[in-house]
Amino acid sequence: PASYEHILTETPKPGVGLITLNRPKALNALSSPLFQELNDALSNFDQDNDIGAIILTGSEKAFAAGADIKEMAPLTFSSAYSNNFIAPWSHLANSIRKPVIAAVSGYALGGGCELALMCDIIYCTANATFGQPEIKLGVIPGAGGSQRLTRAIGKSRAMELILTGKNFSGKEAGEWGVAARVVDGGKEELLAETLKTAETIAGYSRVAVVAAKEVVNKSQELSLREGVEYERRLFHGLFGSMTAFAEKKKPEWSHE
Ligand code: CO8
Repeated sequence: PASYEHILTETPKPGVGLITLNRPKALNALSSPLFQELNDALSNFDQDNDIGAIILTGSEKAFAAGADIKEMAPLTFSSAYSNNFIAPWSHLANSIRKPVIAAVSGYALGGGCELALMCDIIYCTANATFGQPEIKLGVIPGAGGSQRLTRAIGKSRAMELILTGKNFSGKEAGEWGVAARVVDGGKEELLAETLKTAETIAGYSRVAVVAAKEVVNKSQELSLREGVEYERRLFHGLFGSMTAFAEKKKPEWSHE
């Protein structure tokens, strides 16, 4: 197993890969070295046939308090543009095919909120703190926040949050549909609930799970007609896997 400096990885249950952001002194501020490790760990779990679902979490106090402001402050337009700054962040959203569930406790601000929004499902604690405070720093969201938050909660609310830099709570995240579930208690209870869902997903056919994620994501990109056609193609592609139900047997997925 790889050894990392800014993240921890483990397999807490069969089929479930857990990645914990671990820069406690900086409230898990997202630096380039951290992202390199995160992308590596995500790829490893994604390619591991024994893993069916991935959880991404932080500490009790912070999922991630944003992009690393100390790394960004000295950047200029030309250095950021030439190095395509934060482009590697898209790896999670663009290339990881297995489901990733964000378990958010504490701060998920700026890039931290955007990172959570890149995940396929968000679970959070009621007093988690989400927000896009970039406007207060004289910049704007740069890792998809203006697009993904707007798709998640609609234009008027997203506009208000991004223009004022006001935070929103985990409770509101649940009410607005940003989070699929708001868990009572702290990080421990949150992780326990997230693990249950991850285990459920990891128990299903890997190919069906990957296809399901792919088609739901297509709904964000395609017209309804194109999306429905895309879904039907993949649906046809999965035929041949339903015999166990018809024969009243427990399915045994081969995960190859
Ligand atoms: N980047 C780097 N370091 C951070 C960050 C961050 N985003 N957030 C917190 N830290 C560090 C603090 O500097 C501090 O370090 P040190 O002890 O060395 O001074 C340590 O983490 C603990 O933080 P605090 O002492 O501030 O902890 P508090 O509990 O008092 O406050 C807060 C917690 C409210 C979360 C506070 O830390 C905060 O406001 N953080 C910044 C939140 C933020 O604005 N996030 C958005 C970042 S911007 C972004 O993601 C997109 C692009 C922005 C471009 C900016 C160009 C300049």
